[in-house]
Amino acid sequence: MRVLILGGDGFCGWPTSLHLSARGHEVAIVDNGARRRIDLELDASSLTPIEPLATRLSAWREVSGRTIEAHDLTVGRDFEALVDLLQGFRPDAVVHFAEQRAAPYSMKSAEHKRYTVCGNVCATHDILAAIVESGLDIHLAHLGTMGVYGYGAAQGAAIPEGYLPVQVETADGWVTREILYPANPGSIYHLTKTQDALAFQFYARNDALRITDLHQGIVWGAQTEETRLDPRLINRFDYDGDYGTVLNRFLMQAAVGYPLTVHGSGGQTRAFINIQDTVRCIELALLNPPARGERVKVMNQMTECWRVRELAQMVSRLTGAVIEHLPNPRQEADENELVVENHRLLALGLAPITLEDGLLLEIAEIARRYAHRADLSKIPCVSCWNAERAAATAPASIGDVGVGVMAAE
Ligand code: USQ
Repeated sequence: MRVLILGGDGFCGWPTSLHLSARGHEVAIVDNGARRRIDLELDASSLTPIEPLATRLSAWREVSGRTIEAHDLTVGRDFEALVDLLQGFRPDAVVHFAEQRAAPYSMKSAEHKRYTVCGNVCATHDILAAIVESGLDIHLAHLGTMGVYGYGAAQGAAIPEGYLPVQVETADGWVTREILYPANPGSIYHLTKTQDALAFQFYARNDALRITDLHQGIVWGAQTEETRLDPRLINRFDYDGDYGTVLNRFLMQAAVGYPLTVHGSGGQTRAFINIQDTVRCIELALLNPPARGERVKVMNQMTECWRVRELAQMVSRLTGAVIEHLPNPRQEADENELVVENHRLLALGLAPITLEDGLLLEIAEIARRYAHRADLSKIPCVSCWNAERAAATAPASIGDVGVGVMAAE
């Protein structure tokens, strides 16, 4: 299969590109280096030393004998170039990771909200319009998020894969319909993914585009079978308050002796998936596309649910780290139940890697190996969702140590 990966230099895009290339697919990457520019803006870099994209690609050629070409263009801006690329490369599938993906970054300021909305919404619309313009029958697989649903299951009901059966009263009595699950975004970033979902509905119906939306949970881990093959292929490992995700942050914090930063009670339940399973899921999705004229195929790309405090306790047991409960900078429920259906990817052959599988130790080891590269001043989450949250997280008085700490376990 010929596969074009938009955002192929990022945390999920890079290991996916290598995995598909290793599996014999013809892969090309589109990336404009946006994620690396945000590292510079935030003055925060990956804990692991990642190589420039050109070095990564020549290392991959050396290690695997396979070539991945790269194109530097901005999806959402360079429309003609994107159409030309589609017509020249003639992909069977496009995988779309080319969006700003951090909720805290999207909430930092009005400027960051606008950057996230303009970049993400235009990128998604441009790839859809470009596929139509190309005249090719290309399957689009998009990295969505579990956050489009919100995190509350209605009275214990599981979150379905995209569509919710509802009863509607008509003149002839009650009929059952399936509607797109009501969107309930919790950040500007998540809002853009709910808008993507509407664009997909439109193009699937209007132009019979074949589209898969993969609603992914929080990714943990860093390395995959392919990124482990050579130090120059190493994946990024974000730990800063904007881009670091919760479990990887806890493992890194334990490695550098920083108390684990649990927001509020830590009763937030979220869906999780290991990065190795992410890359496998993408290939499964590409090998099983919807038919032309079929509605958007939605699959929940997650393998298990955990509460934030359970993860902190797990990491603390493993490493002896201290747990601290901090005022929550996010506007989110303190406690929630979450049950998620994920039988579609399981039915396609996904064999989930779970937290008990010992991989936690491998990640703790990576975090320890590169602990000397950490800048501890980048660990606190300083992006607040609104003025009330900002006031609640501010230190009580000048000179307070450990900004806004509520309690330690
Ligand atoms: N949290 C803490 N302490 C921390 C960091 C986070 O308690 O130091 C809490 C947050 O308040 C939140 C939960 O952990 O309740 C998850 O936060 P996160 O930063 O790990 O994940 P999130 O912001 O939800 O976003 C990540 C990815 C995003 C993806 C999403 C999937 O950055 O791209 O779409 O996970 S999901 O969460 O299922 O919507």
